[in-house]
Amino acid sequence: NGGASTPKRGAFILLEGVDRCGKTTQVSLLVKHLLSLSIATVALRFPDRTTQVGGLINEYLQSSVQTDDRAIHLLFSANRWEAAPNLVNTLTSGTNIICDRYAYSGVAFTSAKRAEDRSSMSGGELSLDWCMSPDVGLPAPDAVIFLDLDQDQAESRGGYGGERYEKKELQIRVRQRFAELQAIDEKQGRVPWHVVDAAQSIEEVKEQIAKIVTDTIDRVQSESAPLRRMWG
Ligand code: DGP
Ligand code: NA
Ligand code: NA
Repeated sequence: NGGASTPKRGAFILLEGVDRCGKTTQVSLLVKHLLSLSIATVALRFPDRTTQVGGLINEYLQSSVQTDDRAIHLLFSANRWEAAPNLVNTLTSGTNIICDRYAYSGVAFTSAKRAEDRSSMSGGELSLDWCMSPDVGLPAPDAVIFLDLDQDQAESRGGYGGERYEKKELQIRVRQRFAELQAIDEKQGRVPWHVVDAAQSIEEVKEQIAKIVTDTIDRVQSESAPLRRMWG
């Protein structure tokens, strides 16, 4: 054909983990690294606190006001859905995305809440199925990089901050929920997970992640892999 060739799509790479695992640092190191290799890349993070929905989420995280957990869960999901068209356009234009948290955090945090730290109409925990359903159909990542850190190590990094979820008992359950979500993806055989030991030095973690990321970008481009949908 006479027109310009369509660029290969970018890869969608997700970093997940408990609070204080070092994700945010690694996302920014990684984006710098890829840009230094002239690989078009942008960082995304969820929750995106800069939108109107994100402003509500920010207020919620910084307060101790009781709000129904289902309503909050749907706000976090809405914050991802409102970003989805732009996310797809970015990938389609050939730019890679390195994303700090996504639907897995959504499910892991809400499903880890217990009656004692919840305010809602029912006493029990919210099931994984219930928690997953609002995010079904979102663009799926091409790889999940899970920065694994146990809670003693997380605490030894100077303790948690003051936000609502930064409590040891909850974080222990969040880590367990992430493992369940990993098992679900591995059973489906669609979204590959790479678990990285986040207790290593920043430099060691960075090197391991950089390798996973360049391999993923190569795979997506050489296979012309279609963009998938979450949990489909
Ligand atoms: P961060 O800005 O990455 O520190 O995330 C803020 C906090 O919100 C952190 O404790 C993780 C939690 N979180 C992130 N995404 C979701 C979500 O979709 N649902 C819920 N319930 N919590 C989330
Ligand atoms: Na946090
Ligand atoms: Na973070």
